[in-house]
Amino acid sequence: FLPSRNELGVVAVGFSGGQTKSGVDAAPMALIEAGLIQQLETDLDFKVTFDGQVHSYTEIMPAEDPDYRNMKKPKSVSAVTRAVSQQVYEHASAGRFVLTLGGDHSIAIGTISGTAKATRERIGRDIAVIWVDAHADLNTPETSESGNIHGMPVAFLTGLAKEDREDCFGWIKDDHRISTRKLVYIGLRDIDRGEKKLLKEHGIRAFSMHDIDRYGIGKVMDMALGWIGSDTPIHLSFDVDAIDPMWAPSTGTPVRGGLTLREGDFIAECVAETGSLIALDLVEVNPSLEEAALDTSLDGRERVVVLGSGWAGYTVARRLDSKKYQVVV
Ligand code: B3U
Ligand code: MN
Ligand code: MN
Repeated sequence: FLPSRNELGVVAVGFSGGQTKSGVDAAPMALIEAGLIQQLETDLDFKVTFDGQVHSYTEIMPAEDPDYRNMKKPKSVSAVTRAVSQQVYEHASAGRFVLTLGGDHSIAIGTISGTAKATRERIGRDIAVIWVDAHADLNTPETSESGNIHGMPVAFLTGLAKEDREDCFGWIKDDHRISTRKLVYIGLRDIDRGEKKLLKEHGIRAFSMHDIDRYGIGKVMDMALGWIGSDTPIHLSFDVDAIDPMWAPSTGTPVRGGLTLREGDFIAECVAETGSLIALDLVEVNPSLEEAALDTSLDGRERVVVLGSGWAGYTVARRLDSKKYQVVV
């Protein structure tokens, strides 16, 4: 079922409308300027299909976008994720791995619906999702306290949240959706009350930081991958805020007590080792929040600000000085 070994589709999504801080839309350009595409081609030997653009989807943005069912910017996020879904679907249908550079985590409504649909059509299989995050992003519009849609993507993807209005996620159909049984969380430490209830009620497999402390990351990865089972296509959705702000400060909602950089590496390595990875999202990197973070701690030390996973290994971009990023594969 795997995509052809070295074919990679890249989608760059410069979108921040799923939350309220600007700057997360600048992450794809920061990564690309740091040489990510070349490194994927030369160091990891991928044949990269990339349209060369960071999409901002201005042409499909609605003129007016009032709150609806407590959601902020519902029509914008719906339109963008629908477009992303189609872009990812096309890459996946052509048998490519798909790397999506975000953007806030609302864009996963697009990426995962795209791979879920393409994988069903291509090989008749359901995908599994590994969601690495400090947050569960499982709020329904009704349980959300913030109204920010980047806290809701998993609810829409699993069908726990549904909406008939076509322009407010009504375009999401069954073939776009994933089962709560095929979803595994890693790194959770900031969960809302409503989310906790949903996790429990639906028996969703979740490994919090507490579990990582108790069992160690090695055992947690064995359990996570064991739950998914071998030979299941895996979509890895990696929110950079899963990593402790000590290493990844450039993100909109940092939460202390996160993964070490090495634990982040290890998760990506274990998923890569399964040979079942079909897609990766790298989201919530906000380069503009870097300066503020730098002022407060770890002066003079090399700071990791952007991070993502390759398939033959692991890609980390390190901030060496105020302008330069170095991508290490
Ligand atoms: N659960 C909160 C906070 C949050 C979710 N995702 C992020 N922050 N990055 C919410 O707004 O739903
Ligand atoms: Mn997230
Ligand atoms: Mn998060």
